[in-house]
Amino acid sequence: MIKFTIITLFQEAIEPYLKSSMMWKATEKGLAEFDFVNLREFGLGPHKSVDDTPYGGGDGMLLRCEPVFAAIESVKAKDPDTKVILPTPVGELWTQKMAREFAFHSGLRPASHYIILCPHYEGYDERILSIVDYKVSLGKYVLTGGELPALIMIDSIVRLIPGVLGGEQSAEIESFSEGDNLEYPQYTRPEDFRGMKVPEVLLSGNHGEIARWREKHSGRVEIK
Ligand code: 6GU
Repeated sequence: MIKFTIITLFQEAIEPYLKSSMMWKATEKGLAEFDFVNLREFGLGPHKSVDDTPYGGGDGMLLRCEPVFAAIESVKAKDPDTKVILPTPVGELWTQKMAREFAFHSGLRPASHYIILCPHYEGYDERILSIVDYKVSLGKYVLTGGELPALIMIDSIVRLIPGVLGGEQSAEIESFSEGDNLEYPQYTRPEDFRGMKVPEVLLSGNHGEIARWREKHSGRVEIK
């Protein structure tokens, strides 16, 4: 069982994905659990403020320390053994290897619990890093917040947990699963769609020739 507690101001932006398809199935099977903490509840003053202007001047608002620490501490009070992930464009680039490590780690223990702190606005007070275990970037572009990165990390971890993808060999032999991947063109019915025909060899029933055809037409996609 792997658990994610997502600290965000925008639960409604994240939740539908986790209630759909494979993430939902993982929940139903008891293999994954998703929980939310509304950062606003830990906001300061009558307006439940969570951000403020930067010392030294400059544009934009920064996430303040107090609400963030209070939110994380509220989760850790119930489960001290959690790690905090911060999605940030200046983090370590997220890779399949990291997804595997998070998924594998969860298999070694009765429960793994990760807090994902979704920043918003133009940034965060640097002192927030003192309570963070992993800084992760999803790529070389800038997003408005940590919600999409949180979903991408969760999806790429949860699909690797045994039992999530169901009966077939699934995650491990599928394309984009491990190291040097083989991805060959695939077809299903109909045999002829608007003049575009399925290669003859795939209809032949000759497994040796099919294997050779697939090898020849596979693109190698390196995912370390
Ligand atoms: Cl993790 N956050 C934001 N805001 N932008 C990003 C990112 C994360 N990864 C790539 N761009």
